Amino acid sequence: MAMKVFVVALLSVFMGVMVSVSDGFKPVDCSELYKSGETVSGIYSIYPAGDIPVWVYCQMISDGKDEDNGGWTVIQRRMDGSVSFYRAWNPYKSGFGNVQGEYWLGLENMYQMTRNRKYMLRVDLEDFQGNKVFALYSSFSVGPEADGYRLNVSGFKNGGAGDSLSFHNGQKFTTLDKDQDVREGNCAKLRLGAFWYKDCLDTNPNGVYLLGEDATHFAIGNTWLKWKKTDVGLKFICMKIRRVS
Ligand SMILES: [Ca+2]
Repeated sequence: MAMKVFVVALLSVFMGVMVSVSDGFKPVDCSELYKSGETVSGIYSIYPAGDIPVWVYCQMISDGKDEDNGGWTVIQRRMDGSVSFYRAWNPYKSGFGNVQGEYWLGLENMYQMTRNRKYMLRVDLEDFQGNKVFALYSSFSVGPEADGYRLNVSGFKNGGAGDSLSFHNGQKFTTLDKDQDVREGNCAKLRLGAFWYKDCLDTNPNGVYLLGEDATHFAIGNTWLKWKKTDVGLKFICMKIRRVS
């Protein structure tokens, strides 16, 4: 009798595992979560590469007229300067920070998400006076590591920020220990960040969190030059992507 109960219990545990695996919902991004009925913004796990879960912040509700669908996956965010973004290649490849606050999703995750799917990108900006603007791009993808995680971005639409990202289109990613920019020096070292630098930048979202205007060191801040001057660091920068259906 005891043996029979044990076998039944073992079988139900085994079948339970089987069911959870075969029925397991593994969303690639926040767009899939949104479509499945998740409408509350917050932290979720997604599966950009198929099997390995990654924690992200999903902004489910949009605030703009042009994007009445939700389901934005935040790939980069600065908001209080609590996380250092002056990091080497490996952290930028795999991601770092705190998904409740400041973080970088990771270039490999961005590549895995965008390699076979179409995404749009929205960059939200806020200054220390409380002014909010954004820039929208109808197409965003990141190439493979073998090609330097190259940025592909196009289809700019102005939300008051101006276009500081098209300048970086087609560039490889540069960190302090991997120089893939077109300048003689290393733009990550010169501008104290990491980005798809060219020679070097029109925006430096991963630069030093300056707490506003500060010209002590040239062009090292978390800036967006088509909106604010070179020495004006922003209070809030968020890059987020959403599936284009
Ligand atoms: Ca260089």
